[in-house]
Formats: sequence, structure tokens, C-alpha cells
Amino acid sequence: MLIAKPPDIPSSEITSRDAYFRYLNRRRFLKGAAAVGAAAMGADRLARLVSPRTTVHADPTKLQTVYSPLTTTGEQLTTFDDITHYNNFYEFGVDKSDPAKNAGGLPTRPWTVKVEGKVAKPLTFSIDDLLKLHPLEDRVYRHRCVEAWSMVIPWVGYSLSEFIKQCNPLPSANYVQFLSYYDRHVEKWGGAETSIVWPYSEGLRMDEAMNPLTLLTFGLYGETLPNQDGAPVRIVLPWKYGFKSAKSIVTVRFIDKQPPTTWNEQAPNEYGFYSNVNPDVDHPRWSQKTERRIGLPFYAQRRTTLMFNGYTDQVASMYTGMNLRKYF
Ligand SMILES: Nc1nc2c(c(=O)[nH]1)N[C@H]1C(S)=C(S)[C@@H](COP(=O)(O)O)O[C@H]1N2
Ligand SMILES: [Mo]
Repeated sequence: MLIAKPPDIPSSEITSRDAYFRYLNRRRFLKGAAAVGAAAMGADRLARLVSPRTTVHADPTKLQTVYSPLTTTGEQLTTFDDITHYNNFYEFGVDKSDPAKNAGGLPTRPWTVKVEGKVAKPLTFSIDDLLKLHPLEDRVYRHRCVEAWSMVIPWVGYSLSEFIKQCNPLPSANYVQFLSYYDRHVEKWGGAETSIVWPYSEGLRMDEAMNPLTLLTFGLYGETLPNQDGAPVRIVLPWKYGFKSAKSIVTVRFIDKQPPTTWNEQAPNEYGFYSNVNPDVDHPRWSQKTERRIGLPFYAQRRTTLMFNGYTDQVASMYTGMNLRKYF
């Protein structure tokens, strides 16, 4: 478990939206109470602890933050059950229900993340090093798959930039590549069903990797990541199609050139390197103008896809002057 959770709420109960908000309110209350007890603590810090956190990620008019459950657009968190039983994790099979069935054997402890390439010196972090590297935050993000379905997920993590700063990348590190866990066990678990060349590889331009929205993610709904969602550590990029968010990361490689990435290699005309959510650029086989929000009653599922998945204010400036039809 990631976060000291109040003893009066069993883990099994933190699966519904209501229980989650009870948990968060209680957690906020506990933080406030702890702050009052710490007499030496500066007024500033105290104020930050007891008042709702200012978020870097959420446009409050469009997206609920963990501190304001109801939004003007009425977006609801996707249930824990849907987030953990409707997955893409092809190492564990191609059906949405496969990862929940097959990812149990993923050995998430011990776990190390290797840092290599254009860095001052190669490093290895254990998962516990990573968990301690920076305070964990709750971040509610929209999650938009290139297959035109979406969710709203309360992740737990911290900005990838905090980690990158510890890696001392060289000035020639223009891109970051992420490699997912893979070994021959995975083939037995479903990874052999596809023509994908493993390990799963994804990559970002350095400014994208350093954007505060880019989340190094360890949990969801206040709990450790379930294996099927990319335990023990994954990336989450809320303004890009889901496949950019590599799961179960074992290697972070800094490089000078754009790295090869799994879906782009599979079908370059269908999956671009950037893969920013863009309702104006259709996938060759389907439209990206709308999406289906998983878990809602079917009459309420269909919604308009937003440019950059609704995160324009935070990310658009990284792409000024770029033709987003060419660099899709
Ligand atoms: N290693 C790895 N990472 C992956 C994938 C995968 O198959 N393998 N699928 C991607 C895709 S297509 C999506 S939509 C998201 C799904 O994340 P979720 O199952 O937690 O919703 O993970 C991405 N990361
Ligand atoms: Mo996806």
C-alpha cells in the first residue's frame, strides 16, 4: 500500500467513487490534523496542507480534481473495477479482459529501473528508491485510448521531471525511451499472440517528458498499481493516446535521436510518434472525433473528444509551429 490509509476503511472498500472520496476527505483531514500538531511548521506549509492543493493538471471547469468531486461537465471517475478489468497490456494477451487474468505472475518485487544512454553516469533505482524520491500525489486524469474509448482515472505518482532531474541527462539527451518488462514467461502469459517485437518501447521528446503533467505512476485509487495497469511503475501522459503510456518500466534510456516505438513500428501510418489526442486527425480506419466513456450507461457513453484530451492550456505551447497532421 502506498499511502497511510485510515484504518476504518478496508482496502476492499476503496473501489467505488463514494468510498474513494470518503478516503480522500479523511486523508485530507488527517493531514490537516497532523499539521496543527506540528507547532514548528511554517504557516505557509500548514496552509498548503489544510487547503485544497493547487493542481498542475486539472482545468477545474472541465475535469474534476480529487478535491471537487462534481464537475460542471459531470465527468465521473471510472470505477476501480472497470480500470482494472478493461485493459490493454498485450504482453498478457490481446483481449481487454486478458491482463486481469494473466498479469498476476508479473514479478513486481524486487524491481529495478535502469537509467542509461546520454546521462552523466548510468544508474539503477530500486522501486523503493523511486517511491521515496518525491512525495506522491493524487492526480485525476482523462485517459483516452486510440481505439476511441476513454476513462477518468485517479492515479498516484509524481511528475516524471522529478525523476529525470535525478538522472543528470546530458545536453545531447533530446529524447527519452521507456522499455517495459519482458521475459520468456510473458510469452506463456499471452505475449506470443501478437506480432509485436518485445519489449514494448515508447518514447518522448525531452520537453514532453519534463512537462509537469507527465506522471511517473505507482498507484491508482490510492492503492498500489494492480499488475494489469502496469505495476510497479508506469508512465501516464493524459494528452496523448494511451499507448504512449508504457507500463511496467524497467529501462529509461536518454538518447539524441527519436527512439523506435512499438506501435509506430507496427503501423507507422496508423500510429504516429507524437500521438497527441487530436479530434481533427482521424485514424485511417476510424474517426477520432468522439469517444466512448467506459462504464457509463450506453446512452451516456458517447462524447466529443477534446484537442489534447482537454489539456491544451498545459501542453499546446510545446507544439507551436508544428504541423500536427504531419506529426500526428
Ligand atoms: N508495456 C505495455 N504498455 C502499454 C500497453 C501494452 O500493451 N504494453 N498498452 C498501452 C495502451 S494501448 C493503453 S490504452 C494503455 C492502457 O492502460 P490501462 O490498461 O491502465 O488503462 O497502456 C499502454 N501501455
Ligand atoms: Mo490504447
